[in-house]
Amino acid sequence: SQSYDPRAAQDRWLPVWDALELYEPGKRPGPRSYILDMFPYPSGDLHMGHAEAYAIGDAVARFHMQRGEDVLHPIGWDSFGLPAENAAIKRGINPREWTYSNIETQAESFRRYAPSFSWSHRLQTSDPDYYRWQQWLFTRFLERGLAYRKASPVNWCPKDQTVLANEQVVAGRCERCGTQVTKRTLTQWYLRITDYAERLLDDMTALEGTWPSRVLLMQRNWIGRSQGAEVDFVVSGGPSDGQTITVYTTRPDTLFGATFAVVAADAEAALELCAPEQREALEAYRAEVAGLSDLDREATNRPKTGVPLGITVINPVNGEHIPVWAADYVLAGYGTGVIMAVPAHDQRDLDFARAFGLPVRVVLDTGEADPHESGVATSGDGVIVNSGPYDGRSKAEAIATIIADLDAAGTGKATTNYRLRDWLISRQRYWGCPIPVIHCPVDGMVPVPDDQLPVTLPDMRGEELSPKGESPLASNHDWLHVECPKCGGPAERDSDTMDTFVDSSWYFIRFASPNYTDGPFDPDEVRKWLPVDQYVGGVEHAILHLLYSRFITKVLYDMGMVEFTEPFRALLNQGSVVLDGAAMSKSLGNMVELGEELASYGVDAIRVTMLFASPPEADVDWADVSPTGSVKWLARVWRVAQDVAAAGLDQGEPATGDQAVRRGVHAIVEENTRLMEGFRFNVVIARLQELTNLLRKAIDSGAGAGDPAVREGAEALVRMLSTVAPFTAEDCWAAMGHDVESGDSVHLAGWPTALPELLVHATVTCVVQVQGKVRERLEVSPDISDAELEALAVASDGVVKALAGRPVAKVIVRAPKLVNILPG
Ligand code: ANZ
Repeated sequence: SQSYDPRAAQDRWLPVWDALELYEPGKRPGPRSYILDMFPYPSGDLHMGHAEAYAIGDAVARFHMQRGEDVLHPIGWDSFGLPAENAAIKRGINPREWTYSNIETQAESFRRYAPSFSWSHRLQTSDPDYYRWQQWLFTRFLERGLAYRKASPVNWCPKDQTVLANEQVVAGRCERCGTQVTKRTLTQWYLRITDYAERLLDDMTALEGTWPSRVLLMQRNWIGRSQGAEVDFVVSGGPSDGQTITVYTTRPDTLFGATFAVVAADAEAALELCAPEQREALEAYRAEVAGLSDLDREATNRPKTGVPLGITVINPVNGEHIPVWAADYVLAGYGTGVIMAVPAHDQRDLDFARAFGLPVRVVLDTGEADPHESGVATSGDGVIVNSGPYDGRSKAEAIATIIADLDAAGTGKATTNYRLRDWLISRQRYWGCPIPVIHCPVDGMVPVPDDQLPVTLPDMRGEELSPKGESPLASNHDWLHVECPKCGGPAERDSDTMDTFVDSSWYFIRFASPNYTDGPFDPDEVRKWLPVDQYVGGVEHAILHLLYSRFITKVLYDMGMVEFTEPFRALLNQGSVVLDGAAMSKSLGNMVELGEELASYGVDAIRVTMLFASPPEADVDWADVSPTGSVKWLARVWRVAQDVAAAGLDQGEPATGDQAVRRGVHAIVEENTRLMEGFRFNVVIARLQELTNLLRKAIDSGAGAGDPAVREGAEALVRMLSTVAPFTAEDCWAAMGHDVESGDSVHLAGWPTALPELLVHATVTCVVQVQGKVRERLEVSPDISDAELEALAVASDGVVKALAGRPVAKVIVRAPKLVNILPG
């Protein structure tokens, strides 16, 4: 007899599905849903990580399709970025060549591996059609003051010769190449995401329950709302004598414990405040600090360094003069860049005080050891001491009263601070979206007019692209020199390109109408599809990509261009694929090649293996899985379908078949429906395997392959299987007499429905007696334990009433049906 051939199934069904346009929107009548997988970067062919992610995305999309929904499940490429540029330099080509050839390779692989994409909606962010509208959006941001340029110290990667956003510096190193990041002062473009900090934070409450809680937590921490006070100190001595400086503190309750103040060494304020005799020392120190990243500076275990400025400031609550220092552990870019130091209650301040012999004064008695002796700042709650009128109060009371008193005296006020910084979006590289601005000596910064968009990239290749510290575009004079759109005089284009995170922060909107030419997106299509119902992607995007996308969405909402404020209703993060517990990497030499796995086992078996290995959020260890086991199971399913088909297909209504088989089938359908809704694909597959066994047994030693209940079970199995193993399912479906070519595809057959009358009751009634008299009836699970049942019974209303306060002497439990309670 014939045997199961996964490759033949792949080859056979793809062209049929294409002809039927099975996965295009409009194919199913039900409510619309937008299922989105994070789009890939075209780094080469698909790898094992993609296989995991897109198996999940495909299964999610297919479940919605099987439920009859009208699904948009688009795919495209995040195709600007450094790897293409580096490859182009190495090979003497234009990055476009490398990029688009990889895209074609990936597209071909996607068609086989995850065939439920709506290909008619494909886009690439490096297409002028796409970035034209990004430039258009950028100029709108400029008009609204949401894009601006400023000179500031930025993270600089000496190897890639480009700036990096704070987010792209990981442990002081370039996220991409691992080089130690330095600081440079440069004029750069920013997007004003800080204007949206509060909304980005507050709107997360709507995502509670549909986004992973750890992602919400990471976003909250990144935004970093901190509530505190700004307090004014009057300067005494030095060039700024008599002026005020403002500190930011989250602990106004410790004002009486401030024994010195610290200014960020790199802040302008340090120079302005510094007494002339300290100037030289300060400048030497500033030169040392300049090379450090914020991350280094925030590290708590570094030895404390600093320079006294030779002046004092006056504490507004007690008139005390305290010395002012410049140090690197205070950051110029956070709060006001100046702090009041409270060594008794802040560890960094204590380390500094001990290094330079500055006083330590306890103002909150927490019962912990004296910090002066222990070297450990106290952090607990307690009672205020050494603080004049505030003594004896709790910390919270003191914070509230001191802020009120400062406010009344005009020396301070409550404020909120955010860790979030504006988004630095300019990059000095070629392969990105050009910033559509022209710099004119007469008119200044002039946005490129809409009718001159897109500003396209000139053709440059190889060595021309090698990093020079400024954008390669600046060296292309033909491209650079243009007429000013305002005065017609000679002017220059901005030569920077945008961070590729800009490209990916609105692609999900463009996907609704990727070929629209009258604007960034067609408002009708956007109204139809967005927001995204289910987003699927890696947790590595938990902060940046999601935060930026949420930000852009809110701006578009404020511009009246979209009607929603959050882009992704629900989010599913998948784990990664590892080998023997270690991440796969080329450098470790432990890569498993997806192509080889697919060649050995076929697409369906690899997908099933990925999904069966663990719940989607968990990592998959490829050392622990069995693609062979998956192939065997799929072959068993296929055999069931063959047997059912061979027994003849006109055997009557399932209701006339074996009812025990039917109940088994419907119980699994019911459970799998809930499991699919909760993305428990691994358990879904386990249940499908059970169902396969049940049918096999019925065929071999029970009702037989011709029983209508067996046939119904086989069809239900195949319809559910279609979400995880689409080719095998279609093959089985066709075998069971369906004319796929004419449109009777399993992928249009729908998800099976469990009939309630066939579902065995999952509870039993337990009778609860007190002294032999029935006092309560409880609905409990058939497998409840004696202990659980006893606890439920004793606490039940009927029993509590019957006992009327008497103690229980003895409980006799016969789970799950009977409990008898004897009072003492
Ligand atoms: C006095 C004090 C006493 C503080 C105490 C803390 C504990 P978050 O929660 O992160 O906002 N701070 C303020 N600006 C700073 C800067 N630019 N660089 C480094 N540190 C800065 O932390 C706010 C606290 O961090 C502020 O409250 C300030 O120290 C410090 F027992 O003021 B605190």
